[in-house]
Amino acid sequence: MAAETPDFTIIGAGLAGALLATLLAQRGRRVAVYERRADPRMFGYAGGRSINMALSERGLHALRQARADGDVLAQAVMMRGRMVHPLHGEPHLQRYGQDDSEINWSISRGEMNITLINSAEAAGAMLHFDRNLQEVDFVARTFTTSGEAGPARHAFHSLIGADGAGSTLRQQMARQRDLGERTDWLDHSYKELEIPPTLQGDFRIEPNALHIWPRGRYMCIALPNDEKTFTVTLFLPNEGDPSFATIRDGRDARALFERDFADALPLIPALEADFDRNPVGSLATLYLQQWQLDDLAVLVGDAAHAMVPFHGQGMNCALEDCVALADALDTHADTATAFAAYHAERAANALAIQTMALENYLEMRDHVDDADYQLQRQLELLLEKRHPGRFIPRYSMVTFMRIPYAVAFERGRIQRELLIDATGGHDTLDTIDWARLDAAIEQRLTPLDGNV
Ligand code: FAD
Ligand code: 8RB
Repeated sequence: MAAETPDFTIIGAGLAGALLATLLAQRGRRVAVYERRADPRMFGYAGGRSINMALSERGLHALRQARADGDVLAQAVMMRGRMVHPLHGEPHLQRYGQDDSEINWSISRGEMNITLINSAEAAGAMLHFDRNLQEVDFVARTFTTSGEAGPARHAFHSLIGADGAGSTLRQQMARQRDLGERTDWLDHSYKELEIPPTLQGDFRIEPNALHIWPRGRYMCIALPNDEKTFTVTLFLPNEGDPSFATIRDGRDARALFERDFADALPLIPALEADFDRNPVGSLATLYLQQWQLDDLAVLVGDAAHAMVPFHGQGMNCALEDCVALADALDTHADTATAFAAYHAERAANALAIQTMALENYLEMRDHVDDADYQLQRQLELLLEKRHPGRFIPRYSMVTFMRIPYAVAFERGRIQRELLIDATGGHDTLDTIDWARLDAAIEQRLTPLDGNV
């Protein structure tokens, strides 16, 4: 057993664990991190394939706090909006915001994880790889790990669970007290495919966009990678037709793409092989009433509130959690009080983004393609300029701002009512009753304070 017990022991050196280790170590805390996988800097990132993810303002702000934003952005690809590929007709770009100051970044998970692991070590955290958490003794304040080097026992003061959706720490905490845990499985799953570069080594399609092929009950998306590939994700229901019950192998997938994703098919030369090799991934929302056990343990990121992927906010929310927890530990000298304050701040926000993530699936797979939706979208971007700081599209509040997710959700609900009411029966903005709409906005939406 180590001579000195660290102040905080983080389980998991994924995105949240590595960032939190950096933030706490930079604040002078003694931090140890235990990670189940091997060190990705020595053995390559587990899985090998380059998986990309959308990084937006919340995640970026957290990276700025850790001074890791520059390194991450150096390898990022900018995404201006959605490139919508209709079943019939030409693809068109729907911007995410007003201009190029409101964009998303596509980054490589593996590269970002390595950057954050380097930051954590540079800040003074002690990282232990190939150490899989097994069991926690909350009375003796010890835990056991397994790994190539054999089993070991370690002492701790406070544990922080950044060990992802299948968290072992959460499971150990649940033996001490009922955490009020519920998992809602989505009745849709996903499969990853790849668009390689052209023979000349260029992107095959527009790089600065998140591509969507909306097909009503299902969809495909593609995010750019800095090696000029795209990671394609096919989302399908589990039952019905088409579904993962009827699309069972690469040949079925080819037939589906010939019919429904004809412009994507020539971009994915190894469609059959990709489909047959990659597993079907399931999707769920994890609801947890308690994230904390006194000063003994607390959960962050997916371990506390895994969500479906459709808002691209799982990582962004996890990184925002880390900043909130580090701030709470600065504010409250007592660890149990800090953990409680962190949970009080984050619980309603996690629930709000979990709900908005579920809603955004419908928007992406179905609505982006319809005329009513596009008119409402046009109107909300216009209202944002007409009522600055008051009317802000919900997507923008979630993606480009750091106002609490719960506030974005509540204001979004009011705005949606106003948009539906104003556009009902209209097929152009020329006939909108502006006086009535302006009055309703002033009455129902308070101005947001600056600085958010
Ligand atoms: P993780 O990143 O899962 O990290 C958990 C870490 O804990 C891992 O390193 C794991 O090895 C380790 N661990 C697990 N168990 C143990 C144990 N017993 N002992 C020790 N270590 C352990 N989010 C976005 O914001 N935008 C996106 O575009 C996006 N795209 C995604 C694409 C895919 C394919 C997937 C799967 C997710 C995506 N997400 C995205 C969600 C995002 O990946 C997660 O929300 C985020 O990684 C959560 O971070 P975390 O640190 O809590 O968990
Ligand atoms: N997890 C994303 C968005 C919103 C895009 C929009 C959506 C794949 C698994 Cl599905 C999805 C978004 O509204 O126009 N921004 O970023 C990322 C998304 O999926 C990621 C790549 C993903 N996450 C398991 C698969």
